[in-house]
Amino acid sequence: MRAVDAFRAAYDREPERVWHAPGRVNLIGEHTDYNDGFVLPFAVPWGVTAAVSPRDDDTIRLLSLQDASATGGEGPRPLVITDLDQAKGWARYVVGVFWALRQAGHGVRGADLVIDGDVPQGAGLSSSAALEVAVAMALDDLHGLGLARLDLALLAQKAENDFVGMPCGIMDQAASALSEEGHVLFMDCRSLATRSVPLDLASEGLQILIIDTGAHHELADGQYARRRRDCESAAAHLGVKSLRDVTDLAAALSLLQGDERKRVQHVVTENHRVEALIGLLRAGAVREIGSLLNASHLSLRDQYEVSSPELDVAVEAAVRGGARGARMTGGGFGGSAIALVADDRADRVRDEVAKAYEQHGWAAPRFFPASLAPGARRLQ
Ligand code: GAF
Repeated sequence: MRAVDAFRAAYDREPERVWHAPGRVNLIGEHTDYNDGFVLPFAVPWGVTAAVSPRDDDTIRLLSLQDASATGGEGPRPLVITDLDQAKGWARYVVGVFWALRQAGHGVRGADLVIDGDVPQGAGLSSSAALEVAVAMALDDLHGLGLARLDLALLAQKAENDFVGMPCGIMDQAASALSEEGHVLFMDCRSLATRSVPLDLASEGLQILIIDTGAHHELADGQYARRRRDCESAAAHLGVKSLRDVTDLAAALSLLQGDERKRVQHVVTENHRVEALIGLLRAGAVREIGSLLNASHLSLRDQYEVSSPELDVAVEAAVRGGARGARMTGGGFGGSAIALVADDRADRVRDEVAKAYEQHGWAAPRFFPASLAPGARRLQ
């Protein structure tokens, strides 16, 4: 295994634990997690591997096989971090997990780590949550902390919120930590209750195609935080704890205007779409979920305003090519779209999307067939 070989080379000893945590695709339920709503993600077959051994001081040595600046002529050079606040860039996601564990009172000292990842970069498939969860699971295991997976996901979210400074919800970390192979993960983000729902696409002759637009995906640029603030101020205007508590949409909309009105329209209807989609899956009607995916995309485009021209073109072309439904997935502003496609239409859908990108003069999108992978697991 690459991470293990690199660990031996960098630190001249064996890693005591090796954990893998996956990225995710969200089938539906977008921008609902931080509104106490419903989400329905699943883990993808790409993720982050963390090889870790403890140290008996507080130093963290950290090497990423994806960090080009770390590999020179003299072999890999790990970062040496003695002060958590000094960590920069991607290293903050790792160091933030140490910080969150220590904040929670766990006596986690330093460690040597090698990180290896294969989540397509910039595709919006949540490589950062995979990184946090891989490290959190490895440290929990290494130190025998015995924390539940949900608690580790919450710690990883805390690391991202309070150490990295990205005010994400719980969906991505939960999907990475809790998903089961062949299942989507239904989560009520208020109670934090989860349920794994089986989804067998192959037996229906269907697949989910991930379309990586290649467009920039930067959630920390303030747009994400702005959407959160819109939702919080709308909830305050409506006198509810969160938008989850809006039961009469028409009445709520009559009290709001502008951005707040649009955000509420999206969040409330998106929660209903998640419930409707779960209902269809339970009824064995997976072929019928496409229209919910389409409606979700339109709502994210027009009401939540987090889509992008590249995402819209991918979704429209996929549907034109015969997809049963398509939508942007994840935070938006670039990243990936997903399309639900009959196996015998997959080539046509790809061709149609590729052609549309060419006509716009954009770089060719990348396509990945999604499978419903397991959540975080120990490799060694
Ligand atoms: C990002 C966030 F990290 C998630 O918590 C979620 O809000 C998502 O955007 C939108 O549904 O991935």
